Amino acid sequence: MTGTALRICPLCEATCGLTLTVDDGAVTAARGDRADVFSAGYLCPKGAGFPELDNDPDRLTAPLVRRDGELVETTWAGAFAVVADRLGAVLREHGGPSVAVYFGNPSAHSIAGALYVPLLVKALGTRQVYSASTLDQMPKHVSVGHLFGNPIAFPVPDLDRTDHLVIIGANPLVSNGSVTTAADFGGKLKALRKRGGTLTVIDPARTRTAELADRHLAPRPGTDAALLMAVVHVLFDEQLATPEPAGLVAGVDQVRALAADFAPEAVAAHCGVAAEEIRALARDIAAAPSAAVYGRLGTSTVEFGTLASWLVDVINILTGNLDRPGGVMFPQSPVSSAPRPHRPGRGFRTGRWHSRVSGHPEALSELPAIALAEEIETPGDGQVRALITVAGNPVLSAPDGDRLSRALDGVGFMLSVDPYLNETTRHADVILPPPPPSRTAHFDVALNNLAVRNTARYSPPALPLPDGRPGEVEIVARLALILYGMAPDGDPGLVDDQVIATTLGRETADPDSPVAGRDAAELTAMLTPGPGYERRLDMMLRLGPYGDAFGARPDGLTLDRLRANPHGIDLGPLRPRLTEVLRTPSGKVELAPEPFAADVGRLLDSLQRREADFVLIGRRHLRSNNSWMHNLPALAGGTNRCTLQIHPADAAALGLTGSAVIKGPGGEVEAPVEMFDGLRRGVVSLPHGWGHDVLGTRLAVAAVRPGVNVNRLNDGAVLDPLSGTAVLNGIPVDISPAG
Ligand SMILES: Nc1nc2c(c(=O)[nH]1)N[C@H]1C(S)=C(S)[C@@H](COP(=O)(O)OP(=O)(O)OC[C@H]3O[C@@H](n4cnc5c(=O)[nH]c(N)nc54)[C@H](O)[C@@H]3O)O[C@H]1N2
Ligand SMILES: Nc1nc2c(c(=O)[nH]1)N[C@H]1C(S)=C(S)[C@@H](COP(=O)(O)OP(=O)(O)OC[C@H]3O[C@@H](n4cnc5c(=O)[nH]c(N)nc54)[C@H](O)[C@@H]3O)O[C@H]1N2
Ligand code: SF4
Ligand SMILES: [Mo]
Repeated sequence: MTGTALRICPLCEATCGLTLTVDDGAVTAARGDRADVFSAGYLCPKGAGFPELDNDPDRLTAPLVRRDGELVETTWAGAFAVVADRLGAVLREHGGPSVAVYFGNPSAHSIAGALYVPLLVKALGTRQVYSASTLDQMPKHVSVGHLFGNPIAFPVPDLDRTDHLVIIGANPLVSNGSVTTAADFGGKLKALRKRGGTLTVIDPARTRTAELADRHLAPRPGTDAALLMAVVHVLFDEQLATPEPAGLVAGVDQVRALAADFAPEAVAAHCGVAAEEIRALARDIAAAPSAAVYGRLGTSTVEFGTLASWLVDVINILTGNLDRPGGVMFPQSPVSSAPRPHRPGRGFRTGRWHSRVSGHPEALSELPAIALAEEIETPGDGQVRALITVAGNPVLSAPDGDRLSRALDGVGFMLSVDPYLNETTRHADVILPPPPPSRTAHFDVALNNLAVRNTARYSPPALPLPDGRPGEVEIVARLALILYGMAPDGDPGLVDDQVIATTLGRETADPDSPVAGRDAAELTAMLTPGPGYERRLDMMLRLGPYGDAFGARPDGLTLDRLRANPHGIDLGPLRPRLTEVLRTPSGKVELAPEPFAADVGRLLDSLQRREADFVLIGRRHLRSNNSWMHNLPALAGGTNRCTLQIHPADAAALGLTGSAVIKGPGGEVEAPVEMFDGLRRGVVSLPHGWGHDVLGTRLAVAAVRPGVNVNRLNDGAVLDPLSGTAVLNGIPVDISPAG
């Protein structure tokens, strides 16, 4: 096959439309698709690296099975038979709840991750569920869960219309945006400045995003919650708070009381930001015709991650910026359920069960990623006897990877669905590699809920699968069959039939559904012919807010319509829809949830804490993607290096020149020193996802420049107690010259 094909990029949350050049059955180039309704031609170096990723010779093409200690290639039928045999034995002896599942970041970008991985958890009936969320955005889920009663109702900044954007703990010029899906985030920030708007960045480092800003505040790491609390204090103190939407917000007076102790003057020394600067920020947010506060990883993976994530939206709400153009708004995904009448919901809570060893509360039915190792190691009832990883590399991504490595060696059976033999999957007994992205369909089930403009786009596979090779949805569907006790060579479409029957049964019985009272079998027969995942997407689109309601709204969306519009369909700017997402029992926004109020005392205590001489934060690079894209020659090298960044004056005081030894609570690493005067004094930074020098992996390019695993410094002992999220930023460290 030769020509071009369109494909949404799966490599980050920006979801750019790509035009792939295909030559003789292989992808040879990628450029931005200018006609794409969402990304309009934007692409970054990772997107341009799509062909290298697709053709990487280290990508596994056949399943690997451990025989006599070695991972060797086998057939697909052979690999599934081993899984059925070994997992079957664990299930019979210890039951589904003894099997843990860890799913990683790329599963947020795939149809398999969104629509099939949840079936594994369901089939197992296990509470041993772990993911990269507790290394990332879980604090935001818990925050919006309590605020709105709905843990997936993330308000996103209305980037195209806001007058003042406050970015705290995010670097979208490098990350391309996160938990806010926007292609060309940098272009949108420049457009904001050009239309006379204001950009404030709050980050201990003068990042590329901070360089664009009108105002850059550089707080001490880990102090965002105190800083934001002081902003809230000023809003009340100076009568600037005008909570909106009026009548829909409960708990305003409680928040006023909680903020009383956090005058800017009380937090300034702790945060390292002058009180006057905090007051000016609060006044400017309140005075702007519209403003949006947007927080991300630096505000999330910290000790007070949930409080900080909550306070971001408290400020948005107190300044009347929730759910209005230019403020923060709720996107409406084409595969979300069609709006129902507003009525009180059941609310949200965490801690419905607790982890076995340390008693961590569940959040969103997940346990903290840092608890996985101890749940494998600790004998007793409920011990983890088998582990399934999908698209995850926790040995590098989570704190204390060395301990996790040892634990993985000891787990009874480990299965990984992953294209690479890497630091985590090398411990597996079976690796099932999904095909390259060019041979995989793409639909952003998760990220459409976070997009700054509503659109609908679908990419069918650009290239066919080689004979006999299953796609990732088929791999996971077959695993689900096995877990349900069926033969692994059964029809994986059974899994989809089951989901479709259940969903349409429920919808036709719901008087508020767009298909209320219709015949489920008739609707099933109307679904587009094709593989199970396409039928499910068609069903979700047709039941969704823009759907054709199975013919009742003939102009509405169907998968066939998306196929006929390969550059996507624009569904317009974000529109106010708070009452559609609210699920609190009171039917109001709960501004002062009890668990958050209870954690404020701990925050107040932290103001008195003795400061470490040096604290470590993370950083990302435009040509990296967490732990797994260091194997592509075009992205490796140059400035994409695993160095310790430090302020030159700090380096001079320590006598650092070539390399430094960095010691943290969990261990030590050595890294080359890179001077950067854009860092706050006392703050050093190391990127994550490095440390590719372990034996038994197949990552030839990455191994040449392995770097060190920053998470070895971290013992994982400290987490955000409200969400179980690991503290990855603001770790106390000692620095000394190497050698
Ligand atoms: N110190 C520190 N640690 C961090 C962070 C930090 O900022 N600092 N960031 C944290 C964050 S935000 C995150 S999200 C986590 C990420 O944590 P993880 O998700 O555990 O790690 P990734 O590096 O994203 O690994 C992705 C894995 O998916 C595989 N993969 C790639 N494409 C596919 C696919 O299509 N299908 C399947 N099945 N597998 C695929 C890759 O080979 C790799 O093994 O790391 C966290 N760790
Ligand atoms: N190129 C590239 N893009 C990526 C990724 C990647 O690895 N590479 N990873 C993807 C993933 S999984 C995610 S989750 C997103 C993350 O997206 P972002 O959150 O935008 O990315 P980070 O670079 O981690 O930005 C965090 C910022 O917080 C700052 N910071 C650290 N500690 C603190 C603190 O205590 N307070 C404040 N205010 N700031 C602090 C850091 O200096 C850093 O600039 O990026 C995604 N996109
Ligand atoms: S910005 Fe993200 S989605 Fe866009 S091309 Fe780059 S990696 Fe792909
Ligand atoms: Mo992430």
